Amino acid sequence: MTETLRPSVGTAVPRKEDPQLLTGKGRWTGNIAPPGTVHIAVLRSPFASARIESIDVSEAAECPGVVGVFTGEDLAGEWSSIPCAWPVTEDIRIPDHLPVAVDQVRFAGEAVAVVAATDAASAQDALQHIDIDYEPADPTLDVEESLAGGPIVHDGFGSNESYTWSLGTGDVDRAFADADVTVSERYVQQRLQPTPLEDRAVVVTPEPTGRGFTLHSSTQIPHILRSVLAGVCSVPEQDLRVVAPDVGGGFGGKLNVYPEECIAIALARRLSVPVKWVAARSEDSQTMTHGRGQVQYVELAAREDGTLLGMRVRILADMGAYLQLLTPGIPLLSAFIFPGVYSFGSFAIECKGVFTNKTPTDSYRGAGRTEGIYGVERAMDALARTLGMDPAEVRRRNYHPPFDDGATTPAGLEMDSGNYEVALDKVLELAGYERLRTEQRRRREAGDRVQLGIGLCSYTENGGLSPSKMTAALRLGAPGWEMASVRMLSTGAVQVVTGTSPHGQGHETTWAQIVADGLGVPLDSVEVVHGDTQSAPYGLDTYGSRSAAVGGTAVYLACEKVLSKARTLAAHMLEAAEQDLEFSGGAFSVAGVSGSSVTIQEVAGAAYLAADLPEGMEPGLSEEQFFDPPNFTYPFGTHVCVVEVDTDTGKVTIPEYFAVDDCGTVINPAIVDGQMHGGIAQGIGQALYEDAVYDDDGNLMSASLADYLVPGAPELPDFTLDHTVTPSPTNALGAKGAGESGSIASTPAVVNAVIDALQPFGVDHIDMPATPRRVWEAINRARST
Ligand code: MCN
Repeated sequence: MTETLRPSVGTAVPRKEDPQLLTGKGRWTGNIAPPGTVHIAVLRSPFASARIESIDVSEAAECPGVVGVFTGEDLAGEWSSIPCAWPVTEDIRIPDHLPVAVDQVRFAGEAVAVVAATDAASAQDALQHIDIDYEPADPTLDVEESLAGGPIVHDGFGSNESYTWSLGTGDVDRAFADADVTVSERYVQQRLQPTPLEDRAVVVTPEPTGRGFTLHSSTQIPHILRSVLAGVCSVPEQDLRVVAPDVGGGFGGKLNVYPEECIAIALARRLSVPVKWVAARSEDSQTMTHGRGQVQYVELAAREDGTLLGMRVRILADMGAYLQLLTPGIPLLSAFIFPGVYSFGSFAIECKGVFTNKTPTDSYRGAGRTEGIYGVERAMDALARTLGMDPAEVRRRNYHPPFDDGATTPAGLEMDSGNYEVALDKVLELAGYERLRTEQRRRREAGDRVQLGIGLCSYTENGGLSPSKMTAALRLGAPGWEMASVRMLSTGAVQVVTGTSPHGQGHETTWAQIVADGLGVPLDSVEVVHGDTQSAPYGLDTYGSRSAAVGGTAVYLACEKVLSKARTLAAHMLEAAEQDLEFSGGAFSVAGVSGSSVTIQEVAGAAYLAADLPEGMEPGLSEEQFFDPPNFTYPFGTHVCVVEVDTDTGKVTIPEYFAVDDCGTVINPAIVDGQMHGGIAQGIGQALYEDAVYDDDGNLMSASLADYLVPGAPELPDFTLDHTVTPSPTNALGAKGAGESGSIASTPAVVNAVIDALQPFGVDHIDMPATPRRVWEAINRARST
């Protein structure tokens, strides 16, 4: 064992999970193939809206290797509707969502039949021999047209509105009446396709005893998946073990319950053999829930000096054809965060969830909060332009003053801690803001072909979805606690079982750091077990930047319990009073008495030997902890993006990018920086490159990576990152979320920078992604008016 640095928390220790992943020893669902596995392929609707008149599977059933062909009707008795866990209003319309369509399809890609075969290629080949007679209808593809009377997606509902939800504080009409200036903007959040490296995959194996199943899935949420699938497929929850082995990214796309998981359970039950499905990239693009998908109408009212008086917002949210796990709740996350980091008197927002004949939308990194912060931060720049103020100054003027134990936002949220101006000043200094503005002036005066743009975004976000009382009040059908158990083994090694389910975030490292400090043990002696409902019967998995603040705190508190018991036993072993013991470097000693010490590993040995325990003490050294935090955490910061825009071609490049973020106490700076890098790259992707494009018939035209551009290293600059540290009072670690900040802050910073670069042409708006063509057209439109 290697002794590592102490304290471990706060140091950039290398990721414990990397050697296994980098040497090809990862355990991926797609590599799991129990003997006798049957492979399935799914036939998908080529129409966005159509009636299924008839299905003939007879030819497919005769194809080589085919074990069975199943339609929605064949399987109807195997399941109930896939539920939506966030019915945001009492009168929300939630359509039935069967894993395989029966008589109507509502988006291109919806499952209509399944082939099971002895190998994946045979299953795929047989799909071509299924004969379906469709009666196609005109689809509804655009939220504004959908509400204005587009073809109805779900006949029984009579309109395409799923729900209307609103929130208001203060007298917003008065604020607009009293305002010196107002801005009124319309922003479109295009749909995005989550693109984890590993496509979705599922393997369901019937237990040899004949009772129950083990389901391996490339999922972010093994625990939630188990509960929901148990209900949908009528399997007693205790008879369903869900394992998420190594998972190659999710970004919110794997925070869901998918038809293929239900199909695999149904067929494993029918055929009594292991059943496996692995998505093709294009299938995932079509069927993994899309992110974003909003049209936002944003109005600000302000005084002449830039002081905000009020904000009015309307969101039309594209739900797609069905409500998945959290679909209707995502716009609410936007609504609550829409006022951003600013303090002002009145706020009114209305969200409408709207059905379209497209892939359902749901969580995508920064879910809801990226959209909200984008809206407010674009509008703040519009206000700065209207007033002729510097964008940094208009932000500074309106920041909520510093607070370290609670402050209420215009949306009525109680935030934990924040100090926005410090982060702004630090990033402006880091970026050399004056230097950048000077260079910008020089290029403008010289009429250079390549203009410079500087874009800012100040953000906060509610990370760490919790506490349970609050999620219940929001009608979200999932609590917000997390659990951990910390077992010190008789050997002195430590096993941590966590309810979080990392899929790239590095919990094996960061939880081990918390334990190394908490118990004074070497980092290498800590093993972190996750992603298996058999090891951790309860857990709430990983999403919403909750794991450090909630799951990490559960680990920390479990260590405290272990240490407390160890202290009692150590006192007994040293024949000393507990209050006379000191604990340092992994050993207990009696204060002021030299040579009297016992290591925690020796204490663990004695705890299991149990030959001489204090009166009433149970053997062993293992503790479990549930932690339900009192609030969300509110990370914050300011990003500065520098762009160069070639005004002849419209091409945008990002030569420099600066960020100062505050996620409270940092457990591992290298991991946090990595999270920032990935998040910023994703935000740049939305701002400049990524777009889920549909044709007029509702076919997804961007289903392959040849058509959907995810930025890679060549498109990205070196990021210059720094931090401020404002601990969260909501948890013992003082940690706030770090996993989504990059994607929340970067999108508006980039778009604001592009518009800033185009000021010499009078361009005030550009839709995302700001492709060369869009930028070029905006310049030419402005030139010709
Ligand atoms: N961390 C830290 N100090 C803090 C906060 C966090 O060292 N103050 C560390 C944590 O211990 C953890 C990592 O940073 O190792 C991220 O922690 P946290 O912010 O709690 O976020 P989660 O672990 O809950 O991850 C969820 C978040 C989300 S919502 C998306 S989407 C996302 C993301 O993380 N998807 C990812 N990061 C991703 N990274 C990868 N590689 N792949 C994805 O799919």
